[in-house]
Amino acid sequence: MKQIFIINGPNLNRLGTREPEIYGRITLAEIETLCRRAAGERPMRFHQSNFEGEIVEWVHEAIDHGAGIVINPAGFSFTSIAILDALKMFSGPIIELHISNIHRREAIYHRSLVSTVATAVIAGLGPNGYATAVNALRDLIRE
Ligand code: DHK
Repeated sequence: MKQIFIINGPNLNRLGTREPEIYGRITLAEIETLCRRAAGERPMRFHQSNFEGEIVEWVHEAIDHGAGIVINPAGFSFTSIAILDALKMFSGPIIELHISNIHRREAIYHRSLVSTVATAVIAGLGPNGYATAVNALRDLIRE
């Protein structure tokens, strides 16, 4: 059974203490646990990096081995042509996930490049959005 990839961008390793009024106090490790519970029997890779190229390489691994991607590109959502180009090569479903509702925040967060290739976008459900995204991805893969 092909894996699902959960890929997280910069500063998400600081969840728990990072702007808790926006992101809550849950840690990335706790979010990983939420994802694994939602993934059930579906094998899952969970990654986080502050480096663009590392994220590109995980997308390349998903291209070769993955059934679907949940990606929170974080700040790279709005800037990274490299991650966008990598995602364009992925043939499976892609769910873009933001903990916060980026459309209710500063204008710099309103235009995600990743949204132009994502199958779906989830933003504003808080950390629980990850479990929602994994469940939705499992349904999309089943199709
Ligand atoms: C996380 C970030 O780091 C920001 O750069 C995004 C996203 C929002 C989130 O809500 O998960 O703008």
